[in-house]
Amino acid sequence: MSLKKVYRKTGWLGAVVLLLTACEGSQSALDPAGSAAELIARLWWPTLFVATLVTLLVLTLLAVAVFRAHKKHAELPLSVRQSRNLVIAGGIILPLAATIPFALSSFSIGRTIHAPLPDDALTVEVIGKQWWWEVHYLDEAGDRIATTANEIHIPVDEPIRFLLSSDNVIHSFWVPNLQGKTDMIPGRTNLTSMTADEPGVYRGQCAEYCGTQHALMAFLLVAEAPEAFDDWLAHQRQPAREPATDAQARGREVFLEAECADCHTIRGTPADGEDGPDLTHIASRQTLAGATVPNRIGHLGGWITDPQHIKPGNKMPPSELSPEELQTLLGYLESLE
Ligand code: HEC
Ligand SMILES: [Cu+2]
Repeated sequence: MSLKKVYRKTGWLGAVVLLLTACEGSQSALDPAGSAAELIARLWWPTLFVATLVTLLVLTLLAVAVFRAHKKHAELPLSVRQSRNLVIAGGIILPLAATIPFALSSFSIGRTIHAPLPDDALTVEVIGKQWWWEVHYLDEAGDRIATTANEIHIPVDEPIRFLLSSDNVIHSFWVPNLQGKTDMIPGRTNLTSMTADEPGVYRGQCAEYCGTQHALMAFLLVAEAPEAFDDWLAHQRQPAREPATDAQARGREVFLEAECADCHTIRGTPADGEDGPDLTHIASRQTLAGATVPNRIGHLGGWITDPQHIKPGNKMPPSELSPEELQTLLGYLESLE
């Protein structure tokens, strides 16, 4: 239910309760599932508390001042000396006392959550695109061993290194439940790391306005048991499955003959385009187009026919396939687990 509806039905109290419960969920910095996010949340709550107290104090003083002004005091209520002491206490000592502890703990938490990782930590390279995420897994020599898009798998309880960059505009990589934001800046590689303490599917979101479809530039981060992750990665390294039926083989022909292959790669076929997501194992992903719609055959068909309807302004053109071509193409793509 939307906030507006809740407000209409229950008034302010219901709306406030809803906002508080919004702290939970798969895209909330206040529902940490990893050590870095835990520290960030631990700093956030006292900051909110102290900031609320200071706001209330200031508003109360303001109310007192406004109220007293009506009383038409002929003489000044305080001596010059008293006023000066008040300015020193309220204008210098109080703000410093309220902010210095936060500055220090923010600095120290920043160092902890960005501490260097061991050299052999699993490394994932993520490149921000308009408006999706290109993902490569690197081996210890730094060579790319597997490529995917919009869905990142990691093993739990293991610190993972992320190399972040962009070849277009500035994006920001953010998985609120696990770690703070890190910008992806053209021409440089930024580093971040995260450890998931609990298995789960967390939603990541671009956190730096990057054009029309910035809001639909999301991804899923799947944290799973190490064995499940190893199986997943071994599978992603494989080339695409060969068509198992004649219909699938025809679907592959459609893909290669339509313009799809100019922009998309399917490893193991001649399709080696680089402007769109790698589709080698597209059927293994949970969502399409930057976590915009679930990866079901209906959405896939809708996406291929008219991607501009689902995500207006994105860089994939509509296609003009006959219904028969579309059906076989869908059958083939669905087989690419
Ligand atoms: C001009 C380049 C271009 C062409 C041609 C093109 N695509 Fe795309 N495709 C893209 C881009 C870019 C995206 C990512 C859009 C986004 O999420 O913002 C995409 C996304 C997709 C996705 C979702 C992938 C994912 O990881 O979520 C599928 C599936 C797809 N395209 C299939 C096709 C098929 C099938 C064809 C041929 C009929 C085709 N594309 C033609 C550029 C292209
Ligand atoms: Cu972005």
